[in-house]
Amino acid sequence: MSVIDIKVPNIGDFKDVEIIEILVKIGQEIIKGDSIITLESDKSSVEVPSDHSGKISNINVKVGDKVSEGDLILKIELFQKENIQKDIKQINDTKEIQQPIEKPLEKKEIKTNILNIDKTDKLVLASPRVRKFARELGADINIIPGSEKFGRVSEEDVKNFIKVGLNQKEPLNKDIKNKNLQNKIEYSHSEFGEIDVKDIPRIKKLAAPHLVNSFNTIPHVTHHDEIDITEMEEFRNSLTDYYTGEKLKITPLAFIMKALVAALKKFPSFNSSIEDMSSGKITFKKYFHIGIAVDTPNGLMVPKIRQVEKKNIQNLSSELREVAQKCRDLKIDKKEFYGGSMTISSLGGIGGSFFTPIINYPEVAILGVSKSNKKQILLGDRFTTRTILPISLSYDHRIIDGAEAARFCNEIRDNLGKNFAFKLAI
Ligand code: CAO
Repeated sequence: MSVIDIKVPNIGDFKDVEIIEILVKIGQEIIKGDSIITLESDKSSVEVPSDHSGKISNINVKVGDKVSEGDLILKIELFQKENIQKDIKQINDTKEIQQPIEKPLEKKEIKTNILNIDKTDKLVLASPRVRKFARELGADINIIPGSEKFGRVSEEDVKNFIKVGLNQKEPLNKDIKNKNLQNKIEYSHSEFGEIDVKDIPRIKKLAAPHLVNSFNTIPHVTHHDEIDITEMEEFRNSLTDYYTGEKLKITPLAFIMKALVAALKKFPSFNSSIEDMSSGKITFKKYFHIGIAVDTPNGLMVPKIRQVEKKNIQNLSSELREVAQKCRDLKIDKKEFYGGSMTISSLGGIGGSFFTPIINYPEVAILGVSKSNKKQILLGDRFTTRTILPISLSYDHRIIDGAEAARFCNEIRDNLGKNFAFKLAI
């Protein structure tokens, strides 16, 4: 049996280019013309075909290697001359059996199989353009069902796969979280001046896939509103310690938590979660645990303040301070980050007016709070100075409609308004 080398052929401008995919494996039988690796340069990608038929005995390259014309790719045991036609026929027959899909798959079929498909043992047929397209979207071409002849994957198949995957509760494949974060840039920052490269804090690395998943899978809409909190602020600033007479350190956030919980009681869909849209099920929570986004030197953390409905303003305020400190000291238990109703992200102590917070999945809404300011407001026919609080409510449009979101904000406004500020304090 003779073994020969398969080398990188002359492929025009492709010199010192990166191997981005190995399309075959040791022991696999291939025929002349089958693609064996994919190369990608700055401008385009190309599949390199084998110029012989036989069984692969060794692969001498790996993904990431850079190759040029004449470099060894793999070794192949040639078929015996007398058997060559028979062997090629056998391989073709096997491919026909392995790839029976000759007409386009219906969407339904793709959906049920999407997480179980294992095409990794087979040669995946797809053009370099389609492979590149899939890669850019973070989809693994090896698990995308191909609808064309011999299971070849088309651009449409990739799009369907992504669309269906968006409705699944799990990522399209195990690596998608990481792939989504792999944004390649085509130059080095150091080409333009002095730079300093540091490690990304661990908390930010942990939070990143969670944020990407939420942003990519939930159709976010953000509703902005302004709330007149003049009376609430007067009341808050009047609160003093019963024994010492000293002013109590209570921030507007404790009132906002109470106002939010009162609104959640009236609008249960904001206190819900959907895990899998295709199951048609929604979970309504009967508890009121509010997540608070805490800014720490290590990154953002979102601990929960449990049973807000049972606590008064003063207790909530001191619990908030303690929990925020625990986060900053990295002394908080991981369990405290789970099981929330809705999250509040308050930039009120920092500044700005309005922003678009990202929903803390699996919750369905998040309330962004900005810094209150004194404004001249026309009340009746007179301008009056009032304290105005900007809020931004991001919600999952699959579950919550715009009108409901506007009503929910009206409810929060009423709860923080002059009629309710005192009630909430109890
Ligand atoms: N308008 C005006 N002033 C406000 C306010 C508001 N909406 N909210 C708070 N303040 C004031 C407070 O009353 C306090 O004033 P004093 O110093 O005079 O007492 C000051 O701002 C600082 O408040 P604080 O930020 O320390 O406390 P808090 O209860 O408002 O917030 C916490 C606590 C943990 C939420 C906050 O410290 C924090 O980390 N915020 C950042 C959250 C964040 O990063 N969100 C973005 C997430 S999206 O990337």
